[in-house]
Amino acid sequence: PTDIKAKMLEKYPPKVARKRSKQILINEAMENTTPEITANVRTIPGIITMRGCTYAGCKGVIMGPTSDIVNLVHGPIGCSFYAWLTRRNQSSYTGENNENFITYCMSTDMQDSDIIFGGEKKLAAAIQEAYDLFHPKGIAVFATCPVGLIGDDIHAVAKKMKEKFGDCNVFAFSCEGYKGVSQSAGHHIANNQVFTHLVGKSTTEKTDKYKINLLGEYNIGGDGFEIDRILKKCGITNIATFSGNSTYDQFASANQADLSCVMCHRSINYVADMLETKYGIPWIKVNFIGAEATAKSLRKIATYFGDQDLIDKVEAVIAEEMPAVDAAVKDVLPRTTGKTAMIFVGGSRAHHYQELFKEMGMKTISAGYEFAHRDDYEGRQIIPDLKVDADSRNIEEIEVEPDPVLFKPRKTEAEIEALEKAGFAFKDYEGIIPDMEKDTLIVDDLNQYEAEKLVELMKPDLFCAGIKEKFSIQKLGIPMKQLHSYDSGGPYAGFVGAINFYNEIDRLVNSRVWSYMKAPWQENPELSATYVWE
Ligand code: CFM
Ligand code: HCA
Repeated sequence: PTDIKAKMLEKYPPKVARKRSKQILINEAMENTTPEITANVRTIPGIITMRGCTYAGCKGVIMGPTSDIVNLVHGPIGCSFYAWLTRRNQSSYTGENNENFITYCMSTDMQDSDIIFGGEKKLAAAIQEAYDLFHPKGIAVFATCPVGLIGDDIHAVAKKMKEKFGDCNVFAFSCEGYKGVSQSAGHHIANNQVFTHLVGKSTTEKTDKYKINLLGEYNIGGDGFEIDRILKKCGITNIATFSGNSTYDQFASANQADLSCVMCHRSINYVADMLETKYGIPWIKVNFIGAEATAKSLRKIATYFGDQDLIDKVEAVIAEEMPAVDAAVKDVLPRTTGKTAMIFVGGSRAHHYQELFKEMGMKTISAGYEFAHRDDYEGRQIIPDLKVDADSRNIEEIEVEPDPVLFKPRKTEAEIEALEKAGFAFKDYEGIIPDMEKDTLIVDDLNQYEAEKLVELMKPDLFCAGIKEKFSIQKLGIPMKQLHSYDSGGPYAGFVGAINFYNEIDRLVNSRVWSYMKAPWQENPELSATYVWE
């Protein structure tokens, strides 16, 4: 791996090589410590990064999957068109009046004259139009780059329209694309506003026995549907998913759950912390990617509630679901064991999907995040040491205090202590590094050039990333699986998802199509014809 790292950096100018070198790490087993990596820093200009922008993280990732909130983009139409149905977040919501706005693309369509004279009037008119057409419970406004540059006050416009309507919650996000170094800043901006404007606003009381929130699950390819199926079977009520298949009322009731379960730590750990501080809801890390991981997460939830009925029910569900999983693994193992994979996606999935590969006897030889922070690599214990740079200081941190009416401790201190003594971990996330084998290569903010170089040097059996990498990797003769959109597949979460994944990966890594990459005349030149001048 030392050699591979050197070769990846070889072509860079010295200054670039020095910077990139801190974001490329050869994993080594260290006693009681985890090696340090540089993350969440600016991409070096000129590099073709895999990253997206802050607006993508806010409008696309966090708010995109909600169904009955109108998402109105304030900006030139290109930003909207690019964000229109590009994420495979599914929704089953049909609404009282058939409202499900996911398939719409709503924009103020800013023109040159709006940039010069200001776009606030146009924004107010667009909010009015959305209200008149749909009468939604909420309208969310998103700023794209030019809005921040010209200084339109989207928050003032939203507030004015909210007061005018009286029965529609209007709120705005200053999520200009340039606001942060990646999508990650957009998650933070989105979460702050969801927490401020939506959570805790419901007056309907939830009386179910085992109530949780599922944080950081976006229902891509129907993952959330499969998780909900399993939870329901166990008798666990999912009050709110942030934000896969979510609705206005779910966000509004989230304060009533008794436990927050965090799937994607990167995008949402802020909300988990705020729910705990303001309402007294403890949080745990879960992972429903991988059959074993799913079983472990269910057991963890049951242990938290501590009720024998629930513990037994969860065991019964696992016992019922596992035989099909075991049969599927047994079938693929002879063909998948020993194969190698690389995973480079935005955040959590580069870690979570290693579970599924392990179950198939496959090794992840290299992985990394586009935009995760050091805690997602090294674990949450390093959070106090994180350096706050100018870019992160740019993103608002909201101060949260216990709610005078709604705060309620879910467990006594003695109960929490007893759980912890028995090995139960709250707020635990150890990151990707300790989970990866020695001598694997971990790369932050991988770019187009390095991706091709890595493939050339390490020759994996499978490369997992996004649409921008799809075809360049396939052209190198390596099967490529999109782990953002799942190509057109999924779900891959839960038990049914694991089976889908085993079969899909088996098909990909054992396909013979890659041996036909060379045209017949490239392999046998005698087949090629020569043009003869007559
Ligand atoms: Fe979390 Fe996600 Fe991911 Fe993410 Fe994303 Fe996504 Fe992703 Mo694409 S919230 S960090 S910002 S798990 S959209 S559903 S697939 S990069 S690894
Ligand atoms: C985003 C969304 C994305 C992009 C996926 C891809 C997604 O970051 O803006 O590059 O293929 O999952 O849809 O991450």
